Amino acid sequence: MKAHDGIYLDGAWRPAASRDVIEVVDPADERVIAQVPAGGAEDVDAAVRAARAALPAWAATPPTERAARLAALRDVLTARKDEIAETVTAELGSPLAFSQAVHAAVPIAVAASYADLAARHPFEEQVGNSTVLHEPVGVVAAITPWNYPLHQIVAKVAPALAAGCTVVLKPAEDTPLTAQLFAEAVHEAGVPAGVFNLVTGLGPVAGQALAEHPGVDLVSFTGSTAVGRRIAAVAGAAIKKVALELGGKSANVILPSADLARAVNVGVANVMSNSGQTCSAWTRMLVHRDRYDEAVTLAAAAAAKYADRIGPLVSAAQRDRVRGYIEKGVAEGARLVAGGPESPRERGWFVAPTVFADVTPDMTIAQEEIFGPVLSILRYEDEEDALRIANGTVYGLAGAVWAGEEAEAVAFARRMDTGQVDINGGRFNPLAPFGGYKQSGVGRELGTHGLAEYLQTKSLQF
Ligand code: TXE
Repeated sequence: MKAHDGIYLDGAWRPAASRDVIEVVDPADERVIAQVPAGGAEDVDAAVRAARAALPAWAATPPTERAARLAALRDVLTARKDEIAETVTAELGSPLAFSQAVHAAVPIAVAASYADLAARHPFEEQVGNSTVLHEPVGVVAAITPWNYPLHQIVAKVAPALAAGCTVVLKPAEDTPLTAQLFAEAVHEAGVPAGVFNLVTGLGPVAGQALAEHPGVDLVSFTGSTAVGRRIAAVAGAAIKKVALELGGKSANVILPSADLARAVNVGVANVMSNSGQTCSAWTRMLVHRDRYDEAVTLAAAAAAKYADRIGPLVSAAQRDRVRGYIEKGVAEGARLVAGGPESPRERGWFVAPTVFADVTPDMTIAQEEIFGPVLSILRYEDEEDALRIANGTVYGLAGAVWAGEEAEAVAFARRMDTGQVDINGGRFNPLAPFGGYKQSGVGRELGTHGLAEYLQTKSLQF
């Protein structure tokens, strides 16, 4: 697979100061497909300096011109969508059709939404006798994970550029090729030198150096809660702004009046999508005791259909981690009704679509983020019990409610401690704010709320 052997710095691909490299592996067959630089502190420093130098001119560029660059970026990504899908499939392992429909299409929609928002956003407003200016926060460190390689990048970089910020991106070590393709697209879109910079590298080396760099004004991070906590501590000590999008353990609440078959089938599809590597996945299905057995039978049958359809997990480490959770579920007394810890294939980091019944709220698999194709089905007695279970984790990222009437589902959703809820299925909206309550994070991505993260306000009194 084609790869750059440098970092994208100040408008050009340049050799990294660090001699270290990262080997990129295809998770479906465990073959090394490329290598990219593993940047170090010196590379991060050069990238932050380039971003700082480019900041005054980009911040002063009229928003309509910034919008024009984002529109050009949307067009380049659209023209290269097949290449995006192939690259994501090569380094993440997701089936090509899914890469096309989700990994390529969703970030293009997000880039398009910011091209539009940047042109229309009120960067100045009048409040009584004051003019309020919404100004860029400054230099942004974007640290992204591998699960939606391009979406996670675009969801940070597009609003940052729209706001007038400059960016240093440190993408996940497992999926750097998609990040390189994105840097090429930014270049082709005519974004001025230094406004966007890419340093591929390891989290504890390049990621840490970037989060700690005094030239960074805001760290926007998506990834594990453990790393998010470290980044928040470092940023807190330096009074640096942070946006954190962390884990989830979202509840799919099926109320007794719901269309059970539909709710279960869509619920299983949601968990198996991207092999379960989705922070907002509805990994806990909550079913009333009277309909519990029927739901379990339906879910087991639905999961079996995904056996040949889902891709591998991103790495051996993630595969082992997910397997460990499945073994723990069995050890703690949950009942396996589909899948299990055994590898379904000889090569590649595959895990079988797995469903647990008789899961109780205190079990590890009902509390911790597994990040694999594993569904836990829990039984509730009444609505209050369902609400207690739904809200009974440290997370609060997403969720779903199903009921015969939308109003009934909405009434329940209002009581959930979570940042996003799908009502009777829901549809993706690139303008809807996305982010966590509780330990799922700080801040919001997408739409005007996502843009606001990259702005700070100044008021002029007259
Ligand atoms: O995440 P990490 P990992 C969860 C999910 C998964 C677990 C582990 O539960 O099983 O995290 O995944 C960079 N300073 N999510 O280990 O390590 C790293 O290089 C600065 C949820 O892959 O958090 C990468 O770019 N940066 C999730 C990014 O952080 C550091 C998506 C995420 O990697 C760093 C992914 C450090 N000290 C995992 N250490 C979601 N919310 O969508 C690592 N990084």
